[in-house]
Amino acid sequence: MRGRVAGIIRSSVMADFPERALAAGDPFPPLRPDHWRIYSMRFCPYAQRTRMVLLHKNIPHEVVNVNLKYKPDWFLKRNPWGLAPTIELNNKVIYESAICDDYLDEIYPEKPLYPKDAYKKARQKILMDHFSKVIPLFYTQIRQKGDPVKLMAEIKERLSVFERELNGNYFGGESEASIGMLDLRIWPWFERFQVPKQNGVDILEGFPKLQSWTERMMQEPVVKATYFPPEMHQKWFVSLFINKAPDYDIGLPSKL
Ligand SMILES: N[C@@H](CCC(=O)N[C@@H](CS)C(=O)NCC(=O)O)C(=O)O
Repeated sequence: MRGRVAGIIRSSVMADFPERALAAGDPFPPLRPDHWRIYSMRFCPYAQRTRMVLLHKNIPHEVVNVNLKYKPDWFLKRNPWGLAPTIELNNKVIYESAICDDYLDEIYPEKPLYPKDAYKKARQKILMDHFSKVIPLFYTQIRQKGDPVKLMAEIKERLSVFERELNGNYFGGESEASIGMLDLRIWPWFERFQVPKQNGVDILEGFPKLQSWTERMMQEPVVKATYFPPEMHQKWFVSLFINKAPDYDIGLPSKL
């Protein structure tokens, strides 16, 4: 199913670039006028955010995956910090996922991702800020560092805010009936919460609303199109954190 949805979206908005990560020494893939490009990395949760926004808005774009260990000069020239995601259109370059996403939402007003009401929008931004504190805790958990009991208590304490604040199907865009920026901004880590779950650690235990929200999000086309199952994320984490040799091309045909 995932393949079919991804196929439909891919054929309508993406060019045929190789999925393999381009590294230092690889030639620069020529740009096309009036066509967005995202410099991405297949397992990057921040890039996933922006890829989901591009897909949600049906913005024609191409994905260039970059090797973030051996970065091509042409990538560093565009983003001196060398981070994915970076987006580019007609000599305009933007980076930092939240900035990319808000910019795209602003210039493509169709299917708005924020509530119109300024107060509701501000409240969502507070939650985004809250979530930024969950992210490092999650990676500490994944790397099995620190006191696991204390760590889980802290993660759950921070997630309880989200359980409390979720009052509809979604955190919501224009309304709580449809997906919005907050949903997309936090989703990549909920996808990755399945990794510890497979190993018997259920981060969402005791949060029934967030569990249902996760199930609902899994049905969203933009999630299906960017989704990796927990086994793939696990392989990625092993390559990154244990082998210290990030394998950007896990699961690609040449790797099977
Ligand atoms: N604050 C950045 C974080 C992006 C980020 O850390 N991306 C990682 C990949 S997931 C990266 O590019 N790492 C390369 C590096 O640190 O040199 C954002 O929101 O875009």
